[in-house]
Amino acid sequence: ISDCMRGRLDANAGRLVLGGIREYANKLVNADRIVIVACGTSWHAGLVAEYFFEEFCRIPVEVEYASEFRYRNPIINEGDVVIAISQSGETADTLAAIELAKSKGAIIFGVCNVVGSSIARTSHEGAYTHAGPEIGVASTKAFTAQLTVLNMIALRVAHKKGTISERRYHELLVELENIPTKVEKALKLEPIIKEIAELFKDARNFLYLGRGFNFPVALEGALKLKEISYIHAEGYPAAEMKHGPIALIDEEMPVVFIATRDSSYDKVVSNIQEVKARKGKVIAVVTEGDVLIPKMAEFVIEVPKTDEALMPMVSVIPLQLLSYHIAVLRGCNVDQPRNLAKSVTV
Ligand code: F1P
Repeated sequence: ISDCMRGRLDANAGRLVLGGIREYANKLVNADRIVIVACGTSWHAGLVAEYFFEEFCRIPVEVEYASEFRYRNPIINEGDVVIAISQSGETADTLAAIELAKSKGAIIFGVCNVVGSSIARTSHEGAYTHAGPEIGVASTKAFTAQLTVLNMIALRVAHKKGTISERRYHELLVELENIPTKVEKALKLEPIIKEIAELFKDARNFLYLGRGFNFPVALEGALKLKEISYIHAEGYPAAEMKHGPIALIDEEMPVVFIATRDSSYDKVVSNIQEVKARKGKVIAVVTEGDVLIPKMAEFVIEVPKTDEALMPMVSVIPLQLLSYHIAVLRGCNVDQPRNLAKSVTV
């Protein structure tokens, strides 16, 4: 975490300079709007960051697929800050989105994992995630690291802006320090997840549902399953279910709920009831000690308790493990999935 705080990209020299977020925070503090551009898993990290910046900093945020943004004629105003997120730092769509935003006068803040990568070099400022090399094609630990960095930036900006109370700020900083232990604990859930994977390895479809901070986690869970297990999966905000996806639910449909204890808990409980009424098979990721949802769901995965804003870093772990085990059981190459490249450079 402290490494992340110290890292800064120097656009001119293309090297890591100390100082980083601390200085750049001023630009974000005065930003009228933040535009986040990214692809795939990094885009999902951007969606979580939208919650961070809006909740803590009260800055309006737009999260754009770089692959669409680059072909539009987007409006970039003075006072907008563009944050580009990329694990590899080489994704062609994200690079093109950066060039377009730059041509319209935007300041680019890069959040990359690979030191010295093209996005790191072309960004005006930035922070490295220091997640270490991602061996497989599908991003996993990079997602957690991106959330950590983006959370720290949002907290710092909020603190400077005065949009967060001292108490909440320190509470979150302390809890951030506890996240590595909680992630380790979540990784120990492997045996139960393996059992669930055995039962669902032949499913043809999966639905992933979550609300609030856990909504982007639902999207990420579905993406991981598609990427490495080749099973069709869709992620939705749970509240959106009644606007269409509910029609898909029957006894054949596994529905993964990211249903940890947070401000939308009661509403998620109602969504689970709706799925149960249609005989869907519920796999619920819940907070340790929850008693209500375990009585409703067929399968329960208990993750350690944390602040709702930080929960995505923990709740995504069982979903990554589920995709991993389903993929292995189906004989898929988890590190080198078909048709996918580590950096999509065209
Ligand atoms: C974006 C991304 C990854 C995905 C796969 C293809 O990469 O969509 O999220 O898992 O590797 O590329 P990046 O810009 O974050 O490197």
